[in-house]
Amino acid sequence: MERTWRWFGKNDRITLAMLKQIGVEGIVTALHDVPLGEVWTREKISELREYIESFGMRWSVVESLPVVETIKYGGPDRDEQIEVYKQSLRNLSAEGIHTICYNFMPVLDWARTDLRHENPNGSTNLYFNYAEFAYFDIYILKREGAREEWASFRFPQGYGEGRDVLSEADALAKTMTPEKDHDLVESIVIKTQGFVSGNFKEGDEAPVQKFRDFLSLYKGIDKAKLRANMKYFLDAIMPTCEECGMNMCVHPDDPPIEILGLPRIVRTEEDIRWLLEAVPNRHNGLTFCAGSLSAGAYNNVVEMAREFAPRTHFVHLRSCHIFPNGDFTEASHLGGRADIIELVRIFEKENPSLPMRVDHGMTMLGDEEKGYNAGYSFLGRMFALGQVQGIIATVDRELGIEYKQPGFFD
Ligand code: DNO
Repeated sequence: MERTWRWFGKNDRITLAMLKQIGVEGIVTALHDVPLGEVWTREKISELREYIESFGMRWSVVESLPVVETIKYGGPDRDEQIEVYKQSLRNLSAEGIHTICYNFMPVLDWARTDLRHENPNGSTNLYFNYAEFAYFDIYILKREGAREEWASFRFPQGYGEGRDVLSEADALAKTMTPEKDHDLVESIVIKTQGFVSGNFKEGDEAPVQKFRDFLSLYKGIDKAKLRANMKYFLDAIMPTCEECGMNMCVHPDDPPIEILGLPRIVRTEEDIRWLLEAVPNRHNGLTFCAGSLSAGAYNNVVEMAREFAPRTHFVHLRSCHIFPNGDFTEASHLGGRADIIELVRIFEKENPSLPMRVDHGMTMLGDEEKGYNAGYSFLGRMFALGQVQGIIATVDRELGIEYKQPGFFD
């Protein structure tokens, strides 16, 4: 697989010169300064592409070219926004970029409740605690119907047996303070969303109200409607993708559960099968995010990789651990539910030049002081990339593929 790295542009504290030293071949990035809903111009794309190339790397994948909410909920201006999207695709293709990662999650791009949860080894990782999320939903967001939904919430596949998330959230309410509330909102709404060009950003004045406004756009949008809107979008852009050789790779929902009363349609094997069959075009493909999928207890990640490898154009390697009570965190890239060793075997056989990036590393050994984006540390991700490079080299030896580590004389 092509070893790539998610880099957040020239303001990223991690520089391209640093990435070159650790064997990165391709960059995954976006035009983070272009406001949502505006065309990405050729000039801007070309300027960033040339900058990346000046370090001897290439711009391999766009993550993300955001799909604005109106396309997801089917607002009156969706056709106009689809035209904007198509123009950005044409411009990217004209600059030699042919792989786009995007998601179709309403409102939130991804969600965690704790961005610094301590591991037994003293490093920290991202963490999702259902009781804290339910507390946010019921007590901070005060969403209509939230209490009833959490009262009937059931964990899948034997996890969380006997757990009553609603009572835990009520108990939490007695211990929370305005400061703790603020931290939770920062984790769920600001720190995870701010840097991914989503709906929220650092410094938003009333993030909770803004959140409610976004949620209200989805009144009456159920799973069937969201699926129909996704198909509408893909059908509309496929001719452009064909014309300019663009591979669209949807990112699975993270976490792969229904939250905040919103439908989520890229969570399970059945969802992905539906999506690939509903628009049966090779350009309609998948970002195989092993981490997001492994947070769903019903997902057998290895079987999914076997089935969907032919339609996978981009891979995210990370792995989750689900605790017996149902909460989850990031595991080691050599452990957890995803079985990264077997995934590398599957994808390396399918296509040895498939772009792959390690996702979400530990925060470790001084990463905490550097102000990196949540989940996107330097040392933690570098550690994971080293492990994954070792796996790729070993699998390549098994498969008779030549492995070359960039940056050395041999
Ligand atoms: C978080 C990421 C997401 C992902 C987008 C793709 O770490 O997995 O921000 O990039 O959902 O559109």
